[in-house]
Amino acid sequence: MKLLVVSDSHLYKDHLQRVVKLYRSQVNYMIHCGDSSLPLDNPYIQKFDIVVRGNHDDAPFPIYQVLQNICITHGHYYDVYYGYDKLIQLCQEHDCFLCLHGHTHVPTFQKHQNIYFLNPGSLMMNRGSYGYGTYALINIQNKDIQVEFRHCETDEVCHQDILDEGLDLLEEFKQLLK
Ligand SMILES: [Mn+2]
Repeated sequence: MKLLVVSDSHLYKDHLQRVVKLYRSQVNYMIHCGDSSLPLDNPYIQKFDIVVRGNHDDAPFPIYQVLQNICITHGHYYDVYYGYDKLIQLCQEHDCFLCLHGHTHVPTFQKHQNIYFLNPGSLMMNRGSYGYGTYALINIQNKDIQVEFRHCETDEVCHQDILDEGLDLLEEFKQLLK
């Protein structure tokens, strides 16, 4: 099963339109993890199979959705800046092995308590020194998960450095929030 996962596009409709055109026929599901800041009837948003609600969304998208044991939510309701404790609970309640979320604008792929957590980054702009946004392509076969992060404008596969920087950044945030 192939999935396109984007998040935090924050009105960047040109990026959204481009990835929709590029991937709609290539993947089984297109997922937006929130903060599109677009209305329900936006033509690009309507191409997505699942869209959840972010803290910058006025439209009444659902707070979370479950698709084939995959939980999708923005993350602000579950305090993702503080860690994954609340999301682990949500995933356990719904028997999910994978959680797709956004909110931090930091692309990450992590495993906690036997649950995988993926943040595709922001389709607008990530936090970090490198100055661009990202999205993720996922291929799932028998609960084996392959993840590729891609540049939001060039579609090139991203280097591991940006993921390492992201983890350091999130750790700094956690210390600041203590
Ligand atoms: Mn957000």
